[in-house]
Amino acid sequence: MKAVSKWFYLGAFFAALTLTSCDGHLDDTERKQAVKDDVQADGYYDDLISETDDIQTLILEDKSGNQNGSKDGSKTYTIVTNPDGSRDITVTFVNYTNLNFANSHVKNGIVNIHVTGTPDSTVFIRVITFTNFTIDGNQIWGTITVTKVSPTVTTIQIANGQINFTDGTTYTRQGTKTRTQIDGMLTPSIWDNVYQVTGSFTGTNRQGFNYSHEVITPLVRYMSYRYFVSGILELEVGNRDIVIDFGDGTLDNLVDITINGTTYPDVPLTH
Ligand SMILES: [Ca+2]
Repeated sequence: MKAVSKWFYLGAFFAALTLTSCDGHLDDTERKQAVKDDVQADGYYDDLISETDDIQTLILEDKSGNQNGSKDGSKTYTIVTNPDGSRDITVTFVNYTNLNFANSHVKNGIVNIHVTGTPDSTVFIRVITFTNFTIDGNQIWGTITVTKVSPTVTTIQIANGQINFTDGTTYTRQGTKTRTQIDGMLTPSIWDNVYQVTGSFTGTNRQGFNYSHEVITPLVRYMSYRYFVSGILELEVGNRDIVIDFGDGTLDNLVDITINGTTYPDVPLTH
């Protein structure tokens, strides 16, 4: 019995040591950087999902046959309709900047979208993969499954997500978010839409630490704006909880970050 206790305490000791050393040499400046990196990675995936949302109006306009065409200059697409009715859409970006997004990212490469159903049908599923696709030179990997739950609710699942940044760092991501449309329903354009977002992701961040990302209060995103404007996100990096408050709805890139009881107001996000 005594031996068991000894090993138990020894195990507990090393477990505690491991937990403490997880982000032992991270200071709050580095933790704030971890927040910016998480928001940036989230923004990259949301940005490219917006591009594929943009394509859905094309699917509605042309429900049959094959179609080739171009839109907005350097974003071109090909739609192939399969015998089972599903569609394979190949979108090719060449130094493409979306004018609907102020100060938008530059995209290059190919986004493949396998589409089952149409936006107006009960079943509408898009499976998105990438071929040498980059945002601002940073390469995007993963399989994203976007599933319609109801006319206003969509789930977005990221599997094997990874961003290879130009500086050699990587960010990995897996998990699911739920997106609920709260405005812009009356127009076909997606660029006046407003969404509430919940969900959670895990992965390894650019500093090499494991993280978990969990929305505590729904985040609000205007499609035409780069940053969430309200909501609360909790980010756990190593053994430390970081709480990010996106604000009161004002369109800005400022967030309040609370780390271990200390709040840093109006921290500017990068993109
Ligand atoms: Ca709309």
